[in-house]
Amino acid sequence: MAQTVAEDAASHTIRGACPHDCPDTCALDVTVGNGRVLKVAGAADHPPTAGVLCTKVAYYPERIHHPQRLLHPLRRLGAKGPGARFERISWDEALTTIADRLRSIVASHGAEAIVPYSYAGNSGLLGYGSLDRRFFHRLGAAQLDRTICASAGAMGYRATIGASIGFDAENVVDSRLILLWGSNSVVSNLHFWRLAQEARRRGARLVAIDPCRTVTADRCDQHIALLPGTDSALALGLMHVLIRDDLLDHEYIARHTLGFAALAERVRAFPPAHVAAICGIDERIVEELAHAYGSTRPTAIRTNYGINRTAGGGMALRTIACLPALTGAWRDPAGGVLLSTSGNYPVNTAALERPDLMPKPTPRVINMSTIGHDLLHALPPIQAIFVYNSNPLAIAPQSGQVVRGFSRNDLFTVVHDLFQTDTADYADILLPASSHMEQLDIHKSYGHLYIQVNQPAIAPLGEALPNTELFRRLASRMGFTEPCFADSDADLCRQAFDWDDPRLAGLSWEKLARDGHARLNLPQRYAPFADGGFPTPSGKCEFYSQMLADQGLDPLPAFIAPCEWRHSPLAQEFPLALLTPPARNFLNTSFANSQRFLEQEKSPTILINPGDAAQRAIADGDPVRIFNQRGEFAARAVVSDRARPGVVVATSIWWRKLSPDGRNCNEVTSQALTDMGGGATFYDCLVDVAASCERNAS
Ligand SMILES: Nc1nc2c(c(=O)[nH]1)N[C@H]1C(S)=C(S)[C@@H](COP(=O)(O)OP(=O)(O)OC[C@H]3O[C@@H](n4cnc5c(=O)[nH]c(N)nc54)[C@H](O)[C@@H]3O)O[C@H]1N2
Ligand SMILES: Nc1nc2c(c(=O)[nH]1)N[C@H]1C(S)=C(S)[C@@H](COP(=O)(O)OP(=O)(O)OC[C@H]3O[C@@H](n4cnc5c(=O)[nH]c(N)nc54)[C@H](O)[C@@H]3O)O[C@H]1N2
Ligand SMILES: [Mo]
Repeated sequence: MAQTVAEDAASHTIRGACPHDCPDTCALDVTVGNGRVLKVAGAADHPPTAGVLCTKVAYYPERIHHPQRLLHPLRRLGAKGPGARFERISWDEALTTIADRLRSIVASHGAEAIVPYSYAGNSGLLGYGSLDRRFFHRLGAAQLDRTICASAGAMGYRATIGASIGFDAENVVDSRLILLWGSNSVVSNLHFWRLAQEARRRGARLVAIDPCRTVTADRCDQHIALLPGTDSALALGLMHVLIRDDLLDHEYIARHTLGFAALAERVRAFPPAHVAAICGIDERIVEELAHAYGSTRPTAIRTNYGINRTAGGGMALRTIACLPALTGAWRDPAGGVLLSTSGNYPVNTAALERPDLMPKPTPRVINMSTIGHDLLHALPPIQAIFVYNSNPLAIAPQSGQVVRGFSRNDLFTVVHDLFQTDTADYADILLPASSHMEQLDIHKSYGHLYIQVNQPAIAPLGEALPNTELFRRLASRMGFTEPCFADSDADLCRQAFDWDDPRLAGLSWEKLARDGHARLNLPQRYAPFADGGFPTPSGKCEFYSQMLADQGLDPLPAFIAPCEWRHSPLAQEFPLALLTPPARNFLNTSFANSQRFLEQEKSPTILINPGDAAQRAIADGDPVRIFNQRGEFAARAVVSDRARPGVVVATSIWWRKLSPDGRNCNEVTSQALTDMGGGATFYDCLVDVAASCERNAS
């Protein structure tokens, strides 16, 4: 009791920002005392957060002070892989070992043999990409194409509306019809869900379009359970009806779109009956949805990245993004479509990352979604991989190849993380990363329109270092003398944005550092394309895209079937389409080593429709194997009509070493890439499911 009082007296609150890869980018009030994070609350004065946090972040002190935090640099003893043992070394020795090895690889194989591997484990602008990028650019290392999540959708939007810009979620409360299209908001975009519910209270109709009846779909007015990878067909069918029945905003089309006549011709081939057959839904659903969409104002479509993980993912998002220009939905602040708001921020990426430091010609590019293949087959061979902000052993597709690649004895591997992840088990040198609560950062968001500062709340634990400081020290060891390697974190924050941009009018780094967060200088009733002004080459919404034509792609919206399509010969052997979307209590693989959240999620599961389960003599709760030509993993069957017939769903992403069979869902996913942006096709994956021997034996 006495101790609590003492802590309270000494404690104070610091303004932070959630660094996880999530559209909500919450503002945090972090209470600290005695050098520890005591409590984390959602900031009440930050409108998108509105004082509410997801459960994961509400328990953040447990993550910061987790007993398994890495606190010192380590060197591996013995074999790579699960069970690997490490010994403590000094930072000095760690940096010397890394610098010596990188230098010798540069000398014998060239710098392109070195590959950085990072994603958005830390989404702050400094943590995500700043001094690290400068370091690898100056080194001349291979470039990494960061395609694992969003590149197909981003490209589809760029081809259509010009940028990752959409309606302002804060305005969605005034919508009358909201399509949650491939978005499980309750799980992965909680603060949007809060606003959608408010819209519903005010009379809006909510429609979930998702092969799975998710917790979000449960709470919508209608759920359309289409087959995975058929969204573009549905959107083409909606356009067919909108045009056939003249539910169009002719003035908007004439003034603000390009290629309407060609689009009208294209969608003639997609009558509702045809589309319904492709999507595996009833024809009337297409007719009704088109009529609702064409005759309701305002209407908002919240797409998310679930749809961009199949072969035609780019085209799917492009096709959906055409809809609001047909009906003039963009005219309303509560209308249009939203995939990401990140294109609203005047980020000065060139200043942060300094691509000008790269040698000419610029080094080769490695696609992070095919890292398994590339570690085994890239030419010239990859000699070193430096992993930070990511856990590729668990998250990259087709783990069989990823594991074999990382197991190469001649591969030099450095991993910088807060925890000894599945990937860390393959590190030659394992480095301790500080959490965002131990460092300064500045944030944009991809779900709202606020810019935020994350102030350090406590000193780095043990000998942990932020990404910026790690690469500052490494640059010095490598003898890089450019002044940009001496920039402090505050310098980097100042460089991160173009403060002269009108969207930041009235803002400065100093003001922001004081206030914690600020909305971009955009009108409260922001309607980005109410008067056209699309940031495309033509300035219009491009139904016809010359950019796509120039890349040899179909310039018009089209249906691209999944690579692993139910009508292909492969489906004879593996008839079920597998989806592996986020679990509520994990954030990709982050939090998936927390006892609290492991208990919540219980065990890896696979949702299977009662009909599909009966055919395979699988009962609810049975241990099963999910398998295909690439591999297999184990889970417990949850027999439920939440999964539509022909589709199975394994929420993810479990750590391999914390799963019963030492594997996870990415054993079966494929390294095929999307039509646009070279993205990963996690949800384009045919499998079969069988009761496992464990049950047969019992
Ligand atoms: N709790 C939690 N939140 C997260 C994450 C997490 O791991 N956990 N991850 C974060 C990250 S990195 C991202 S990118 C986002 C991901 O979140 P979202 O962008 O919402 O994407 P997913 O969760 O992959 O998919 C959303 C829904 O799409 C459905 N879906 C799958 N395939 C299709 C399809 O072909 N068509 C349609 N219409 N629907 C389909 C899935 O069943 C799922 O319910 O969430 C972020 N937020
Ligand atoms: N089957 C399947 N696979 C998927 C997906 C799916 O839906 N299904 N989703 C895909 C998507 S959308 C994404 S975005 C990727 C995500 O994949 P990753 O980006 O690899 O995300 P995490 O698994 O959360 O791993 C992030 C790691 O960064 C570490 N980290 C956090 N902060 C810092 C820091 O400041 N410095 C350093 N050095 N490390 C830090 C965390 O501890 C964690 O281990 O996974 C993809 N993989
Ligand atoms: Mo993601």
